[in-house]
Order: sequence, then structure tokens, then C-alpha cells
Amino acid sequence: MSEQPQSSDRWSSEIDTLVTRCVAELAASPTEIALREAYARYGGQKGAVKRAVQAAITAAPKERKREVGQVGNAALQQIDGAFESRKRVLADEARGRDLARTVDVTLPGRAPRAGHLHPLTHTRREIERIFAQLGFSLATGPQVETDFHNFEALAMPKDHPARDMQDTFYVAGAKDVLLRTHTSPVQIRTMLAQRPPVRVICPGPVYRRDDDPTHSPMFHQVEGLVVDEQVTFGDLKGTLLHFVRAFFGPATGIRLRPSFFPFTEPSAEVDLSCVFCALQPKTRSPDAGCRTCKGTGWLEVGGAGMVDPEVFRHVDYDSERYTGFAFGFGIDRMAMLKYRISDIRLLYEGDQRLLEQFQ
Ligand code: FA5
Repeated sequence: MSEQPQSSDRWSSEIDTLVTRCVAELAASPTEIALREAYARYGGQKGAVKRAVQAAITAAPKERKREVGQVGNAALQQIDGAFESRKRVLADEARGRDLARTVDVTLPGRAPRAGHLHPLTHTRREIERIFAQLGFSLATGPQVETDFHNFEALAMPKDHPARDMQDTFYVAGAKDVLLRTHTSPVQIRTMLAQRPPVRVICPGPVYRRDDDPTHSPMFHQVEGLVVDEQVTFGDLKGTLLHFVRAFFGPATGIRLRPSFFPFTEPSAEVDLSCVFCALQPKTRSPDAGCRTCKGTGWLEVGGAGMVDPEVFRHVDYDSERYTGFAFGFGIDRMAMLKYRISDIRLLYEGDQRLLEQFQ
């Protein structure tokens, strides 16, 4: 009796069936991924054919193990061959599709979309440009400030009621460290670092516990500081007027209303003639007014005043010899007025429909 395995052996016909099924599945695989998956199901390490061959070898009597192994190897080689030939067919088909594809070179090109500056950046740069022309240089300070620079040296000691209006975010675990509430601490840092004459503007983010359509918890201010001999309130007014006209247009007016800031004396709120109504030639009349300016014809944009001698004392400037003026404007407020943006929160939402208008 021949030692060749008989086709009647159960294990042999089981392997035959699996190979037939596998070859059919490989030949029908529509993609390389499907092909590899089908191969893994049968011929892979844990595939059905591999397992059947392994089981047959284990079950065969010792003297037949070798020949069972040979039949198994032949089956696996058949699967490998079917896999390779289907892979070639799929690759040929893919190449054929690539070659058949035509490119319409007459179609218009699609330019990549370039990024652009945020309206607040445009506004800040425009402010910097105008003041640079007046001989101001740029000064910056940290956004995480000390109580000394933000309040104390600006004549707002711990129990001063003016602090309430700027209640802010304190840094937990650090004594007297906070997110600056205004850009005025940069005045102090500048004066501590240099002697007069001083002529700087200091733009940057500031933080307060505010949140409504015209007040954001994080917003931007630009501070201005001029210190020299014989600096007067007239210089302050002339500088502000020049600035608003350069920024909003030559018909813009300003109004200084008496006010109070602990670090300036005298102090003023700076109002701008309403860009929505008072500047329109047709409506510029004593009763000019709209909803934005609440019927007054004026819009508040910042505070200003002559530097208080108490501030000079903190930075060791001689207040008998030097005088100075300072101002602080809201950059967001100015961007809203210039670009007619009704809600400050729109500036921070990243909505493309708004931002795309500032290409
Ligand atoms: C100050 O912050 C003073 N440091 C300004 C100053 C500087 C006065 C130098 C004198 C000398 P005030 O709190 O009024 O002042 O803020 C100034 C401007 O910041 C406001 O007029 C307004 O335009 C803007 N502003 C204030 N709070 C907010 C807010 N939450 N969101 C947006 N803008 C704000």
C-alpha cells in the first residue's frame, strides 16, 4: 500500500475545500486591502489553512507527519501564488486607471487661501504707526503684573476705592500677583527704567471681571505717556486730537470730560464725536444722536490726564522740574467704531464671516 496520503483522507479534503474557497475569494477581491484581508483569513499565521495543516500534522501518526506536512506546504504555496497573481492584476488595473486619467489643463487654478491679520492687529498697528510719526516709541510690559506696578505705584493703595472698578484675576498661591487690569503699569516700568524725556505708547492685552456686549474679560488698551519739562494739558489735547483725526478721519472731534483717576490730576474721560451719526454731514446738528451714542453724539474711548506728582514720587522723578501727560484707550472699542462692529465678543469668536472682511 502506497504511503501517499489518500484523497479520501478527511484532513486532505478539508484542506482542498479551504484552498478552493480561498483561491476564489482572492480572485474576487476588488482592492488590495480586501485581498490582504482574505489572505490573512486563510494563509496568515492564524489563517484557516494554516490551522488545518497544523491540526492534520498533529493528528497524523508519526510516520506520516512528513508527508502531511508536504501536502500542507503545497496548499499554502497555492494560496501564496493566487495572492501574488491577484496582487499583480490589481496593480496593473490601478496603473491603467492612472494612465487613462486626463487632466484638463484649461481649468482655472485654485490659489491657496492666504491668511491675514485680525482686525484688532490692524487697529493696533495703525495706532502704532500714527504715534510713531509723532516720535513716540513702543514700550511693553508683562501681562502678569505685580500689585505694585498695577495699583500701588499708580497711587491706588490697597484700600483705595478706585480698585473696585478694576477688580481682576489674581494669581493663586502668589502674593500680590495679578493679570494687569490696564496698560498703565507700563508707565511705571518705563519711568523706572529711564529718565525724562519720555514719549512712549504701550499697547497690549489687559484683563477685568467684565462680560457684556461692550466689555470683554480680556481686551486691549494702548497707553500713552509723555514726560518732559513744560509739558501741558494743551499738549495732551493736541496729541489726542491729532490721533483721532488721523485714525477716524479729519472731521472727528474730541471732548474731554472732567473725571478722576488716582494717577492723573487733572483727569478726563476722552469722548469721540460719534462716528455713526455726528460725523454724517446731513445729520451733524445740535440734536445729532443715534442708538450707539445713546443720543449724545459722543462716544467714550478712554481716560487721560496730567501725571500726578504722587506717581513721580514712586519712580523718583523730580515733579518740580518735570510734568507729563498720560492716556489710555481701549483698542477693541476703537476697532468696533472704525469697522462698525456692534458686539465686542465678535472680535474673539473667530467667525470667518466677520474675519474674512479684513483680508
Ligand atoms: C483706565 O484703564 C485707565 N488706565 C486709563 C488712563 C490711562 C487714564 C492713563 C489716565 C491716564 P478705564 O478703566 O476707563 O481707564 O479704561 C479705559 C478704556 O478701556 C475705556 O474707555 C474703554 O474704551 C476700555 N475698556 C475698559 N474696560 C473694557 C472692557 N471690559 N472691554 C473693552 N474695553 C474696555
